Parts: sequence; C-alpha cells; structure tokens
Amino acid sequence: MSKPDVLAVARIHPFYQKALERLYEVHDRTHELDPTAFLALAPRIRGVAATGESVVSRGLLAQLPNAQVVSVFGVGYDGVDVTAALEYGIPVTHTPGVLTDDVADLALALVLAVGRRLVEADPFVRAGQWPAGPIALGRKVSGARLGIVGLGRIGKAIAHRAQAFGMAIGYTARTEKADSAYRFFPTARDLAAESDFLVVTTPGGAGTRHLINAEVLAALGPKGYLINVARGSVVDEHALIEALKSGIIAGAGLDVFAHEPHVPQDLCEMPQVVLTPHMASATTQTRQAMADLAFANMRAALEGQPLRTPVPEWQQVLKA
Ligand code: NAP
Ligand code: 8YV
Repeated sequence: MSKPDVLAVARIHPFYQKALERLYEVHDRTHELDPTAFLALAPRIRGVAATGESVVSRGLLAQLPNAQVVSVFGVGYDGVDVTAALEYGIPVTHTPGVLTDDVADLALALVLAVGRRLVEADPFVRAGQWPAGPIALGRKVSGARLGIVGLGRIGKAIAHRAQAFGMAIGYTARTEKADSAYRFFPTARDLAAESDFLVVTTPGGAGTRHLINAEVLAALGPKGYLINVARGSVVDEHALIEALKSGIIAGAGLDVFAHEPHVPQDLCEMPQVVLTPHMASATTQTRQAMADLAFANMRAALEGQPLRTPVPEWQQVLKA
C-alpha cells in the first residue's frame, strides 16, 4: 500500500522530516518548485508540514480538498491563514511548551550579550586590542528593570530567570494577569518608559504588527535596550534602525527580523547590536522535542485520533 502524501511547505527540520518519512511520502515544496506536478498531487495531500515561519495561504489550502491537518513545527503560526483553515475544516496544530525554556534562555543570553558587550569583547581580545584597552563599560544587568511584552509561556519563563538576577519585572499583555506579582503596564509605551531592557515575546501577525514603534523606542530611551525573540513583524524595523543610529535607544539584541533570512546592512554594522539567526529554539534537545510533537500531531490527525496540541482557535471549534 502506498504511503499517504504530505506536503512540506518549507524546508523542514531533518528531525521532523525523518519522522514523517517513516509513515508518509513527503513532498518537499512541490507547490513552489514544480507547480505543474502539484496540480496532480494536490488532491492526494492529506497533511501539511510547516515551520513557524511558513506561509500557508488561503489559496494553497483551497487546493487541498483532502488535507486533514496543518502541523506546524513551532509555537508561532502567524503565517498560517487560520481563518481559512477553520472554514475548510482543516485543523492547525503547533508545538507550545517544548521550546519555552530555550527561547527564554536565548532572551536572557541576548540581555547579557548587549548589556555586557560580550560580542564586542571577544574580537577585542582576539585582535590584540586589550593592551591598548580598556573596553568600554557595560550596563549592569543584575537589578536592572526588565519589561516583558507578552507574559505568556515564554514571557513567564523569562521573568522566572530574571528573578534570579534580582531584576525588577514589569509586563504588558492584552489582559492583566491576576495570578502575577509582576507590575502590569497597559501599553508597551508605558512599559518601555519604565524599563532598562524591553523584551518582546508576543506572537506575530496582524494583531501585533509594529507594536514596537518609534514612540515605544523613544520611551525606552537612550539608556534602554530592545530584545526581540518574538517575530520581526512586531517591531518597526525602520524605526528601530533610526533609533539605534541616532542614540534614541542604547542597543538591541535581535533573533528575528522583518524579512528573514535577510538582515538590513545597517544593523550588521552596528556594534551596539547583537544579531542571531532566528535560533532561539535551535538546540538538539528542543528541536527533537518539537519534531516529536509536530509528528505526533500529524499522525493523530491522519489516524483520526485526538490532536495533541491544536492551536487555540481550533480548540474553540472543538469546544463549540
Ligand atoms: P503565548 O503563551 O501564547 O504568549 C503570548 C503572549 O503575548 C500572551 O501573554 C499574550 O497576551 C501576549 N500578546 C498577544 N497579543 C498581544 C498584544 N497585541 N499586545 C500585548 N501582548 C500581546 O505564546 P508563547 O509560547 O509564549 O510564544 C510567544 C511567541 O514567541 C510565539 O508566538 C512566536 O512568535 C515567538 N517565538 C519565537 C521563537 C524564536 O525562535 N525566536 C521561538 C518560539 C516562539 P494575553 O496573555 O493577554 O493573551
Ligand atoms: C522555530 C519559532 O525557529 O516556534 C516558533 O514560533 O519561530 C521557532 O521555534 C521555527 O518554527 C522553526 O522553523
């Protein structure tokens, strides 16, 4: 018997790919790489494998009458047209929780890297500049004010780590958290005005587009640092570059960008900025856990079993 067909809409991680290939015929980006072949293939597609950065449009979903799931390898699914998926009765799943620790770890690493000038310090030593030093002073992290934009799974894990550094923690979110002892601010601007480090951990998509804009950056101020481990779309990248160039903020630590994998040259040339290639969940252990969960969701959907981790919008459908 032939294996059920699955479409990978992006280059998916080898751990996820290998797991899928055990049970399914995986078609790698056929919709983009060979549109003619895709016309014949599309009605056979039973599942869609995606990443957190993938675009799964209404147009694509409309071509997949027999798709039973979009299984995202990642917690963020802002590129998936969930409204269309719901209309077509195609559940969307993601991988919440298993990557939370890694993303929080990287957020703290970026706080420390920009505050303590780690990325400047390494070439300073290697290039023999130490004898003519000293290197410029850093910004003390312990005891500083940390503002978290989005107190969800990742935001809370960042706060937990920051407590060990004795940081004063504030946050903003869509709603105040009754069970949180951290100080709530109704807007990102208000939070920025009271933060030394502003860490962004919201989902991407229309609801958060340019939530961090020129006004928020001005409120963060010339001694403030922006850290983004959420999505590039949440920050107005042009406003950020201007703010960094003109000293409106002190520096930034960025794991995500507006047009990945392309990073503006301006950012690459700034010593007060630390850049990482969307790698917050990129450890062997976490990528394996993400692959296991994304695969489990795919398999459950194709075997008619309950989904492990459907996105909240689909959970609402199940409840109704
Ligand atoms: P989560 O538990 O759903 O938390 C999201 C938080 O964002 C919630 O507290 C939510 O507020 C808040 N939020 C949503 N819209 C907002 C808005 N307009 N203004 C202010 N706050 C808003 O999600 P998570 O598991 O922590 O993941 C968060 C995001 O991190 C993902 O969606 C993804 O984009 C990103 N991420 C990036 C990487 C990476 O590699 N860099 C890895 C994993 C995840 P309420 O609680 O009030 O609803
Ligand atoms: C991954 C992510 O880098 O979970 C997310 O939302 O952005 C990251 O964990 C991504 O999904 C893998 O491509």
